[in-house]
Amino acid sequence: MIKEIIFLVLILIQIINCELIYSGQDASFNPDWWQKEIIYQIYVRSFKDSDGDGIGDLRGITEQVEHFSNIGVSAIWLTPIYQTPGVDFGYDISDFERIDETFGTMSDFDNLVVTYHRYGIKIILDFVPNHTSDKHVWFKKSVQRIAPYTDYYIWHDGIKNSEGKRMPPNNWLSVFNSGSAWKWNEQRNQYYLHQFLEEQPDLNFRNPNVVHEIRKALYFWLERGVDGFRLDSANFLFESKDLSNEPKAENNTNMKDTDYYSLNHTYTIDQPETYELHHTWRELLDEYKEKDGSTRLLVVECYSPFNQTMKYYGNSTVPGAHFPFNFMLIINFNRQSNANQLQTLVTKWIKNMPKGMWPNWVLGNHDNSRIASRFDPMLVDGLHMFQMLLPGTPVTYYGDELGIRDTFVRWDQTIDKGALNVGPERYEKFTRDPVRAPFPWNYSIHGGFSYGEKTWLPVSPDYWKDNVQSEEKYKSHLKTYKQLTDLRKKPTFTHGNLHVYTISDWVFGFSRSYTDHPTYVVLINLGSEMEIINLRHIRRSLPEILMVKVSSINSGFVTGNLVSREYITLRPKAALTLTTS
Ligand SMILES: *[C@@H]1O[C@H](CO)[C@@H](O)[C@H](O)[C@H]1NC(C)=O
Ligand SMILES: *[C@@H]1O[C@H](CO)[C@@H](O)[C@H](O)[C@H]1NC(C)=O
Ligand SMILES: *[C@@H]1O[C@H](CO)[C@@H](O)[C@H](O)[C@H]1NC(C)=O
Ligand SMILES: *[C@@H]1O[C@H](CO)[C@@H](O)[C@H](O)[C@H]1NC(C)=O
Ligand SMILES: *[C@@H]1O[C@H](CO)[C@@H](O)[C@H](O)[C@H]1NC(C)=O
Ligand SMILES: CC(=O)N[C@H]1CO[C@H](CO)[C@@H](O)[C@@H]1O
Ligand SMILES: [Ca+2]
Ligand SMILES: [Ca+2]
Repeated sequence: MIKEIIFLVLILIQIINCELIYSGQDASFNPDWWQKEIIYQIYVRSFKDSDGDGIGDLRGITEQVEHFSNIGVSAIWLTPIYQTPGVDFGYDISDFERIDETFGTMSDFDNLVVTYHRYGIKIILDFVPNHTSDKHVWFKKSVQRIAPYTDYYIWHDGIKNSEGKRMPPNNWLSVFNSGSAWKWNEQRNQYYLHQFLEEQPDLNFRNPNVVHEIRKALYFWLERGVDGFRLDSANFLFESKDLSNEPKAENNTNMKDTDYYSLNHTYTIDQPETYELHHTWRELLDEYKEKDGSTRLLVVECYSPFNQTMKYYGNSTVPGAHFPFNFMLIINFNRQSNANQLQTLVTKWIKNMPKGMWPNWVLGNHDNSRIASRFDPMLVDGLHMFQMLLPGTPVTYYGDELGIRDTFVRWDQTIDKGALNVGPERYEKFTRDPVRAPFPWNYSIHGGFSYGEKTWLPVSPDYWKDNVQSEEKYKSHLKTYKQLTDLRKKPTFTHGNLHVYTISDWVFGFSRSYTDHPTYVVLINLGSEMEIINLRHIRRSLPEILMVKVSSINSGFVTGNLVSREYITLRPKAALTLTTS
């Protein structure tokens, strides 16, 4: 009797943990290109070097177009390629309408666009509206108070402290932990605001000329054929007018006073005007769409509190971005996270999106540790199953399709300014160099990335085994990735509903089903023990026998294997996609 009660309770727990969180689309739903495609981020300096200077470039990217048709990717996002002194590797732009010569020429760019479009691949540019380089002619003229540039940036006289010493107008901090976000300029005799590096002065979007210049630059690139923009640091565009001090953050223990996260950024991000500005950019892109019917995409990068992030979607009458990046897998998920936490995270995004909006799943980018290092190299396939088979647009960081790890970069090799700012004791925590290593194409010197003598950052020491050429030859992360990009085109994934399950403490599962199309069940073991799974109580409509459609490299299964729904073994960090057909 007691046994039976326990059994019933167990069943109940399992039923409670199963949730329909997305009811899918009806047959009339015709997904737009950005809902079907995978967005692949190319860190331009590290993808392919065509001229031997050790730095990736546009011609290199053009040469490698077949990599994308090969892996099933049809939208690429290029990190900034505009003219730049390179202090923040392109995120400090000195001319929004020129290509930096490190990357090539405008004709190289045009050629890239033509080539990629011929292959049916869309091109999204990273655009950095919040700030320019201090080498931008606007800034130089602003320093000299030359009209109309005088107020293109945010200038202030500063204040005097009790001893009469000059101080910045408030306590705002730079994101890159260099201390105050205000820098004194001798020539102009005023402070300017820089939320990032001091070489990246913030533009003043309260000045209509600035708004106009940025629109003009966006239009310039639309005319050169780009399919959309990814806006960098979109939440930083406006700061509060009255320059109030920011309060201390709640979680500021173990932080230095100069650490950016020691303050709560209520006055420097997500200001109401920021959302309005995004809406005007969306309108620009929507107008442009009318030329040929093809949507020009707007996605925004913002590491903001959840509710503020959601607001970047706008709503159906006043749309904002097509989507703000979903960074929950970066911010709210780590090696300690269990299945229930993963379920909560999926549910939270999908349920809180404004009506009619579209989800997205970001696993990594050039500011964060790679998935193979942040989690475990063996979990890479499971994370790709998660990202590719849920409703929404997946975003891939270059190299993650190979499951490569961060490359250790010593202090003496460090070039990321944000890391240099904190010194040798703490740089490992802040450096972004390890996630920006050259892409390993093959077994040759520098992994086939460059024929030059040196590369701008060290190539991963694993390149001799983890490279495109080798992963084509055996059951690999690359092959799993390819299977998934292909599988997600099926109607079950474009139209189907979504159930999520916490199957055990460490096994997260979800299923997708759509009318009489095959149902798919994805199982991911986040834990470090083998798990035996019984799906009978979780989803009664499943047939007795299921077929393995995609299996992680460590799973012990291959495509086509049959399993009983009542006894599925899942090794540590292993993942399976099963189907009913
Ligand atoms: C910042 O302040 C808001 C309330 O104004 C609070 O809800 C939030 O948790 C704070 N965040 C941090 C990081 O302290
Ligand atoms: C403190 O909270 C902020 C906002 O929630 C977060 O972005 C930051 O990473 C947190 N810092 C630490 C050290 O936990
Ligand atoms: C976020 O929004 C939800 C629903 O709109 C609300 O219930 C919740 O209190 C908000 N959270 C914060 C931290 O503002
Ligand atoms: C959409 O957003 C705008 C601007 O924030 C707001 O004024 C309007 O009420 C919203 N409409 C709906 C239907 O939520
Ligand atoms: C590796 O790639 C480089 C650049 O594409 C090429 O020159 C080299 O021949 C390749 N090596 C092998 C072994 O295929
Ligand atoms: C992920 C990302 O694009 N991060 C960028 C945010 O903006 C700063 C300043 O422009 C860059 O340094 C980051 O790389
Ligand atoms: Ca080069
Ligand atoms: Ca700003």
